Amino acid sequence: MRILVLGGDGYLGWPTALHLSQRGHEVAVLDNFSRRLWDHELGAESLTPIETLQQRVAVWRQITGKIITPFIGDLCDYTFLEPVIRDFQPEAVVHFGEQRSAPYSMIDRQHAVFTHVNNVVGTLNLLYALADHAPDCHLVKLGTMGEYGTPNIDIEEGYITITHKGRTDTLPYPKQPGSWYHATKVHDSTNILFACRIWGLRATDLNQGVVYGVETPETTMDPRLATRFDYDGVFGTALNRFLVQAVVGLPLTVYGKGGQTRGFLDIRDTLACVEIAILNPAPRGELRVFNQFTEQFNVAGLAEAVREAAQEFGLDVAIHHLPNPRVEKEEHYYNAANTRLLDLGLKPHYLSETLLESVMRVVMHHRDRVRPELIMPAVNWRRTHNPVLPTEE
Ligand code: NAD
Ligand code: USQ
Repeated sequence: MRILVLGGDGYLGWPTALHLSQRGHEVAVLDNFSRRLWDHELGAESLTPIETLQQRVAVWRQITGKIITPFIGDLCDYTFLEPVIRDFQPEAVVHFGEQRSAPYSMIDRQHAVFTHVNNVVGTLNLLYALADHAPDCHLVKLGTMGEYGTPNIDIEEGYITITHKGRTDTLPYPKQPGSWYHATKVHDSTNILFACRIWGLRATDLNQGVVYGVETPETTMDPRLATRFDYDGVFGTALNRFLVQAVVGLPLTVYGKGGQTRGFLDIRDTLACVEIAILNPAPRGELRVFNQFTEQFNVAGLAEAVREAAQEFGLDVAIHHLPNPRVEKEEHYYNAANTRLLDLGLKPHYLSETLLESVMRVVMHHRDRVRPELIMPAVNWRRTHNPVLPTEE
């Protein structure tokens, strides 16, 4: 198939492009390198050294003979995006190309507005380009489990059947995003659903949990194919951060009580889920939703698992409960459905000590690149001049 990967220079987009190319698909990647710019803004850097996109693509061709075509530009620039869709004629578009950090979106008004414009306008432009130039193309959109929040009832896959005052309907599952970033994913879902309804587009929203890990079969073929690995307080995610903290001898940063439960998955399963979605396209006119995670953990439990795995390396790890910089429930019910990808054949890589240890080995290899000053969280969800806001919901 002809597949366009948006955000193809990022943590997940690059290994996904490699995986699809290796499977024989004709792959192009699109990116505007904004993620690299945000690193400059924050003074941060990927733990793993990453090559330029042009170099990555050249190395891949050198090793495998396979061609990945790069398109460099901004999804928010329609004069750039429209001809890409018109000329490449993708059969599937995988959309990773958004600002994906909750803390980044909470820095201040400017970052909140930027995240909204970047994500919502980029996706809206894409919907128009698909409707006008590739209406049969399957949009595989990366959403987030964080669209649902932490309701006190089971979370379904996208939709819930409700009987209200004697009448029954199946409706989009209620959304309670936990940051301005997560809110952009909710807005995207609304817009994609509307476009499917009025224009007959086909789409799959992959409501993904928190991803961990760094290596995939393709990225390990050459060090120059490595994907990025973030551990800083803005772009680093929970488990990946804990593994870096353990290796460099810093206490693990559990926010608040640590009872926050989320869905998690191995980076290799991200690639598999995207491929499964592509090979089983949604019907025309439908926005299909899959919850893309393989296991649920709470943050304190993950910290404990990292501490145990670190002991195998002779590392003595402390766990600190920091005042929570976010406004979120720290103890709550959480039970989310995730059977639809399994039904289509997903074979998960469950979190085991083997995975923790293999990521720790990668971190140890690059430990001299770790900048400890980037680790503590510096973005607070509360407005400091408003003392009545809760410390915990
Ligand atoms: P990332 O920041 O590493 O990659 C995103 C890429 O998109 C970057 O290379 C960036 O330059 C590009 N991009 C952003 N805005 C763009 C624009 N306007 N035009 C062109 N390119 C643009 O993020 P990631 O971790 O690879 O996440 C990819 C997607 O998966 C995101 O949509 C994110 O919300 C979703 N997701 C990620 C995780 C996770 O744990 N990493 C979990 C759930 C969902
Ligand atoms: N947390 C800690 N300590 C840390 C980092 C995080 O306790 O050092 C806690 C947070 O308070 C939160 C949980 O861990 O309760 C998850 O935080 P995270 O930073 O790992 O993930 P999150 O901000 O939710 O965002 C990440 C990705 C985002 C994706 C989302 C999936 O950056 O793109 O959408 O995971 S989900 O969490 O399912 O919404």
